[in-house]
Amino acid sequence: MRIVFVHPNYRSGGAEIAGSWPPAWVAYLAGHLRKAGFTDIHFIDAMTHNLEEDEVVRRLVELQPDVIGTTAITPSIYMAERLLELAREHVPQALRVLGGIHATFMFKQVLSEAPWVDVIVRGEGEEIFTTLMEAVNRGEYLQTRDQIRGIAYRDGDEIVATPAAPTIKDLDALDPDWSLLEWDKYIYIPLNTKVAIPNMARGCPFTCSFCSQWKFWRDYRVRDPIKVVDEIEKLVNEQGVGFFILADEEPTINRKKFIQFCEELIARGLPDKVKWGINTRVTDILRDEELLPLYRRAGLVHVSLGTEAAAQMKLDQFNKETKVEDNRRAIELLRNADIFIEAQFIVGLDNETAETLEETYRMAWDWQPDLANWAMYTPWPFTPLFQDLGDKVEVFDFSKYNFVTPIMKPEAMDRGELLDRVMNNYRRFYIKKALFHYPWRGTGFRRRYLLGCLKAFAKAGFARTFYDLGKAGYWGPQSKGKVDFHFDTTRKIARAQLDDWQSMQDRAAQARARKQAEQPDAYDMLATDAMAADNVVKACGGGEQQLSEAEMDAAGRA
Ligand code: B12
Ligand code: SF4
Repeated sequence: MRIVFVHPNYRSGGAEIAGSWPPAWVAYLAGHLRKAGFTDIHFIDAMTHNLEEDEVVRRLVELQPDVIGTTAITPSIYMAERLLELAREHVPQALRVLGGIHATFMFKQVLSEAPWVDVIVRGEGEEIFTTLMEAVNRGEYLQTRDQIRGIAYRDGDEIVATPAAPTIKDLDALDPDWSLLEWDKYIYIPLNTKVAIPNMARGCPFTCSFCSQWKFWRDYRVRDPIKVVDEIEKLVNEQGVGFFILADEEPTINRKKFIQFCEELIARGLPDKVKWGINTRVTDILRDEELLPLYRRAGLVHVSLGTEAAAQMKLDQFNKETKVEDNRRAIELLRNADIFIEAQFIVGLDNETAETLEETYRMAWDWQPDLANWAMYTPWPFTPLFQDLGDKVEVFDFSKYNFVTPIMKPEAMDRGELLDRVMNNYRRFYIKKALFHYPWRGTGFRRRYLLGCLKAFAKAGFARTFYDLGKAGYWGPQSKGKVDFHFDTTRKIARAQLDDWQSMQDRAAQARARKQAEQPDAYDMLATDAMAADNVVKACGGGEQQLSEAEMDAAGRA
């Protein structure tokens, strides 16, 4: 049975400007399928190869698949739908499968607007997709689909979702197959080397109201670090990978496993051959002050920090000097450890003003990270903040939900001005960095890396792909009144399907509520608890919570 995966050709000039990136979902699904005996697997990376529709169709017709699988994050959903529509026209015999975060929660809308999608896989794909393929292979898919957990499909006029599948309990059974990819194409521009995206931990124990990830993965689990290092060693030796980022949302929170991971990389001499980067939280960096030199010795050269909570989310802790101080301190610690720092700011909520944008710039310059990003707040429809914003969200053209397009219109300014002010922050920050810092900071690796980042920015700036500026018609401050984001205003919102989707945090909250309800003064306690929950900033940069090692181990086993 022939299975063809296709990565849709969606681009939006944000993070992707640093190079061309290998889609991890393909490697993780293919590895699991191979273990189950499926060997005829192919991959078309329409994004990396920038393939037009005609070329994708030509390749599909040539391959004559039995099954086509594609993926979608929220902004690439229409591309994915279109791809499967083309598949219906040109290779109608193939079963059309869609996976990824957007369709997981928005399957009703997707199956309504794109009825040619045969089946949606909800959540982690490895186990569900393999079960699905086994049913297809036996010729029993249609008769038995209602027994396969974690899928959604149309049955006549009805949209059916089977019960959510459990999360994968034994992450160590994952054995990704990266060999399907054309490795020459995946280059990280700053180091001009091949790049990979292995995945050590899934999920996140926090519950930031603007983030979709903790809900999607549901439980926080970590793979055996030794197995992850096996995977990396293979990528280095067989594919020539010289840089990787961990796909994890929160790789450091389980400190014990992260230390093991670093020690194993060092023991195998890998840091001489491969450098790497992570996203993590300010509080983890402060906690790990003493360990940062170890992390650096293991090859960790780039940390992207969620500093946004203290800077801009306008939640309670925004004005607390301690939080701002935490960010500054984390950046200082990383700098001292010779680790490259990228600070992330989220801007563009409805209460954004010229002053608050200016403040993020001042913070960025004051803290002196090596890179700063100003991501536009994007209201994923399956997040708590989206529900709170209500009718303040007016744009439902998901193709623009990409961290670079202003989806919200701040009360104090129009979207063109917001974009212009964000660009002004970028301009000032990077011009000063390029003139006064990058060429003169450090020697050897650090300097080469800084100049490489500058090159990636310059390349995207020159081609006007950065922030999709070319498409929006932004050519500098003089054009801010004329920018047009080309929102498709015919797109409407449908409710996200969250009812059957219980995360570790939801279960913990329910258990807490049950326990409190048993107390004599239950009513008062519940009220206090709810108020406390409202007041806590839970973002990558904020929040006090730290799971204990016992809690994390328990979560992994649950
Ligand atoms: C690496 C990464 C990138 C890389 C590479 C992307 C690539 N080529 O795959 C780069 C830097 C290019 C990038 C860019 C962007 N990214 Co990005 N990225 C990530 C990151 C950190 C990891 C993704 C990953 O590989 N995960 C590991 C794999 C195994 O998980 P997965 O893809 O979800 O796949 C699993 C399931 O979803 C499912 N599944 C997925 N697809 C399919 C398909 C089938 C058929 C089946 C059966 C199952 C299935 O099974 C898989 C295995 O369990 C995530 C955050 C995160 N930690 O997840 C953000 C994330 C996916 N990115 C996001 C965004 C918004 C973007 C950009 C729009 C930002 C920008 N403007 O630059 C662009 C869009 C680029 C594009 N065209 O896809 C958002 C999406 C949010 C949302 N709700 O849609 C995320 C979640 C970040 C966030 N904090 O919100 N990104
Ligand atoms: S810490 Fe917050 S923003 Fe970061 S992945 Fe977890 S829930 Fe999302």
